[in-house]
Amino acid sequence: MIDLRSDTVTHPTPAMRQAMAQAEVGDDVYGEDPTVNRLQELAAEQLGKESALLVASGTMGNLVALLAHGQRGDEVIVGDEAHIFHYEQGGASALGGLVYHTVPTQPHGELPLDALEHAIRDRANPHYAWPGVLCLENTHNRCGGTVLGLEYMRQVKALADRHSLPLHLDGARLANAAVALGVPMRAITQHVTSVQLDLSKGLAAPVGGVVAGTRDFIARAHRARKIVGGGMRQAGVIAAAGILALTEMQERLTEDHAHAQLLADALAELPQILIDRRSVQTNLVVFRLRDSAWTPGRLIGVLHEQGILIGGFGDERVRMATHYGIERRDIDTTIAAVRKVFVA
Ligand code: TLP
Repeated sequence: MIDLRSDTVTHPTPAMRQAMAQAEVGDDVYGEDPTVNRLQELAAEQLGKESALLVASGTMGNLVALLAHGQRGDEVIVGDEAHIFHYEQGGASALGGLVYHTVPTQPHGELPLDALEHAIRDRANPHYAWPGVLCLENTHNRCGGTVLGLEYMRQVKALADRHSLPLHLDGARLANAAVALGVPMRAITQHVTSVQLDLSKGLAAPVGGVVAGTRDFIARAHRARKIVGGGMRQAGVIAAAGILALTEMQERLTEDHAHAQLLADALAELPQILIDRRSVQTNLVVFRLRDSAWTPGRLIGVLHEQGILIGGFGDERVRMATHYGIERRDIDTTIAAVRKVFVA
């Protein structure tokens, strides 16, 4: 099988499996797991923050960050195409009593500055919920893995600062953004208050993510992590793979990005496929089908029969994700299979 459904399907590298088997561990609820502590220090350093916290998943990372930033009744100001809004069961609302306030998302993931400004309600007016936290996503999943630029991030942070609001970044694929921009991750995260970074997507760790921010913020996120059942005891076996994800797996993302470009170039040649080439900036290739006889579901089904797994966003768009474990020959096989489907 060639599995392009997501970069979450990556398996740990041989070095990760070995590091996991040999990891030094302790009880992390007591703060005594040396491997977890090492991962957290490394993540804080790479993300340019005072402190970091290991979490079980990106979803947990975003949840504990939002719970740490806001009180019940506060608003989470978030893009209407954000993963936080679409795919996390409204966790901050369901579990924390926060309220989601969406703003429209531009095609490549930016939230217009005037829409953000407009969404921040007047605290003096008793009708309104108070603003609690602003959120961005980089890279932006539903926009096709697009990268938010540094200047845009700087402007959003300045806006958040003017209103004394924290800015949280869903950086599930932050390492992809950093590689695409040719900067270290901390060059991006200097413009946010807090960030969650997934270790288990393109970076190929089997489990986990990290949240980073100030020491005070991490202390609150640590409490939130415990109440959602995220105190993980001998989590050093997970952290050991996470350390390798951060130290050995970032540079190779360029290979995934090159593979995505090859896919996009070939797909763009087919008249049945509608693809915004400018949206293909990292490891995701998202497109629509022009031919009404072809739904994403039908294409997914036909390719599945040929051993190629791809995904979609609802019944409108198709997504292919390149990642560790996908080689050039898999890209060529996929291109040939799609061509055959449409040219036949
Ligand atoms: N994204 C998954 C699915 O949930 C859609 C995928 O296959 O892309 N933020 C962003 C931007 C994400 O893309 C994801 C996962 C998460 C958060 C949640 O991460 P996990 O799966 O670790 O909870």
